[in-house]
Amino acid sequence: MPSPYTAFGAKNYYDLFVLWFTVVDPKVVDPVGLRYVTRNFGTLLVESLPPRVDIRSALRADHYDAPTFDDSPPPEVSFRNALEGWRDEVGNECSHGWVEPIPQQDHVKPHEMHNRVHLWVAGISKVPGIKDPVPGTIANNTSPNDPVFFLHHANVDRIWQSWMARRGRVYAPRSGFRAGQNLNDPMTPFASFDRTATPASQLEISKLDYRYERPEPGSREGGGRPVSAETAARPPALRFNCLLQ
Ligand SMILES: [Cu+2]
Repeated sequence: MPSPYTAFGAKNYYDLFVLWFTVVDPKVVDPVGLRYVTRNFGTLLVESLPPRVDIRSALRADHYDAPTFDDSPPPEVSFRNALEGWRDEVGNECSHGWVEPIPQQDHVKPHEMHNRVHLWVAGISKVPGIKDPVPGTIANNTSPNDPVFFLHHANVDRIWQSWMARRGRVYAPRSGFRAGQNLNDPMTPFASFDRTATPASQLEISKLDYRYERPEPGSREGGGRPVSAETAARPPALRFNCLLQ
């Protein structure tokens, strides 16, 4: 009888291991500093999880990313922006370590896809002993303390793999962008202990010894006219923001 673990790509139970860690932010970032997980589904900015149509729309993006390689390129062009969730927003500002969108006037969905899951799971809760309501654990830099974080990010990775199955194992920028972001750059924070962890090393998951049983089905149906990377180019003002992580 096959081991139940084989369904997840592990060859036997010795391949499974336990990670035990807690992310603690400095007080300036997380003045509340709760020592337990909080969630209050659908009570912070968004009322529901992303619909499947958002996944299909993201999979139609022709490029992994485009200049200026920040949150400017529209999601019709930048798969990365579609997946992360910066759709139709005109900017953002950092407030106490988490993103406060500046939406367009007629705009009702400043956060989509990856960002929307963080916000929906987190919600905002009243906590005993604390005056103001507190955003849930997964809404800020302590997000890995909520186990949902790993399920969520595995799904983000699954959607990325589904996009690459359609468009090829490509990544941008290849070079010339800021350190840690280019194809062959060691990635922060892993670079401190593994210089081989680059974006290039993550493109082919068969080499990483795992797979997804259910990638997103279908092909490039209903893609419409592709938008060129050039049309996405905006004034090269880089905006550094506090992306949800
Ligand atoms: Cu995340």
